[in-house]
Amino acid sequence: MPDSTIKPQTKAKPKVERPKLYKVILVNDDYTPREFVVRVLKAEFRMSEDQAAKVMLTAHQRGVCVVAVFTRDIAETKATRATDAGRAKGYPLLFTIEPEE
Ligand code: NFA
Repeated sequence: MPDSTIKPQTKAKPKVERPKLYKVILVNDDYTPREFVVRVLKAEFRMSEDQAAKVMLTAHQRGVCVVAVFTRDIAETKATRATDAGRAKGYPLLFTIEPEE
């Protein structure tokens, strides 16, 4: 009969940590047309016309606006793709990422 009073030496630690999240931030500039910013937000972040227009306007008025929150890889990829879409048209449009508190 096995001795069921013997305890394991180490306790299994359930490891289900949440990944750190990153904000994608839209930065205002004086040159990128509003319509173009809205188009990029819709295409890259799957926003509706309404959502995209609100985010664009907030960045326009306040300087920056949080677009969305993702894991690091996805935030980086989306920020890069959206910034590149502006660059391809000669616009200084910029998306950056920032870790969530
Ligand atoms: N400020 C830009 C304009 O007046 C629009 C814009 C908004 C650009 C948000 C970048 C980010 N055409």
